Amino acid sequence: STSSIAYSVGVTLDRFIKMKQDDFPYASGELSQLLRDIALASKIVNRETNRAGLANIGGAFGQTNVQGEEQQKLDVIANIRFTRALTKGGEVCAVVSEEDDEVIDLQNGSGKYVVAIDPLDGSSNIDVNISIGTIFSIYRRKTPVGSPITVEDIMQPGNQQVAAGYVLYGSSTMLVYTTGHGVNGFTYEQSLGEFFLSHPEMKAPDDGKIYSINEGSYNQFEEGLKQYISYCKDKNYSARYIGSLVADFHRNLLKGGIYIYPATTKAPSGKLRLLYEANALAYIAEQAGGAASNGHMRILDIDPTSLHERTPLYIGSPKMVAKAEEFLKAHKEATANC
Ligand code: P6P
Repeated sequence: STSSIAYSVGVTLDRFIKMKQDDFPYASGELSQLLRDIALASKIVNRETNRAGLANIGGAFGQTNVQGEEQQKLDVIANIRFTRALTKGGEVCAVVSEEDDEVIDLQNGSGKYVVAIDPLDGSSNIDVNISIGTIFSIYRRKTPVGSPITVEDIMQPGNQQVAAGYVLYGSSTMLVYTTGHGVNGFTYEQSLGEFFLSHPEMKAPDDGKIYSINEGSYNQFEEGLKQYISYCKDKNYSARYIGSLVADFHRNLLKGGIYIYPATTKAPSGKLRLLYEANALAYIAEQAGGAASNGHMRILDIDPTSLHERTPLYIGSPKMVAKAEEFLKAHKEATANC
């Protein structure tokens, strides 16, 4: 069948998308084109990222985004590149971006899809040459094509995603995505300008020995989480925290592990954003056999209430996420009973 051919390592992304589309003859090909548009933009951002140190575009741009964080020039460039690619492609009617306070209406009346994107996450790492990433979610709009975009189109729970992925601009640049039929990873060959299938059917190890959390905030953690961290130390797990979500997530997906950005006393909903960070990685994690929760419920079942809302995130090997939730629950019950 085509799927066995598609999984032969070395097939290009374009060919893989085409073959997978053949598996779904009713697919109109718009989602395939949308994925190609994202891949194209990521090649351009990859080139800008690689030149950041040279072209002196790594420095802060002087504006601040909705997070109140200083926008690095590359943030701005990445946002422009992805938004422009999605506009030109024509399949997308609206974009929710970390870099824009409001929803961007692409004026594509025929666009069937909505994209939520963090164009360049971890951009504060650019100047110190640490890997950074793009994170995206793709939804089908809920209201009729051509009608005005509504909240119903934008504020969809993660379980409505039709596709999700990330680009990791690291020692090599990778595009990893799912359309609901497993997770596949592609590595970029700069000299050919092509992504090649390098990690077919990625699977999250059931358990792991790596925990990723910023223990600098330890004193602000809830008791159950502190107990889980002690558990990890008792088990001699390795602490690995790059401070770049996509890089930490990708390593844990390959090797087994858990990434935690928890609620803290200063940030009761954590730091990461539901619509364009947690949902996409949660969909990928689950499609690879992993798990993603906010500490007590599935990320993908959270009904969004605001565009840039934050959520605590526990994500990675299912046994590790379940164990962390167990400690959180046990402590809550203990305190409730006393
Ligand atoms: P902290 C980067 O700013 C980011 O959004 C993620 O990429 C990263 O995992 C996290 O924040 C790091 O946050 O508070 O540990 O510095």
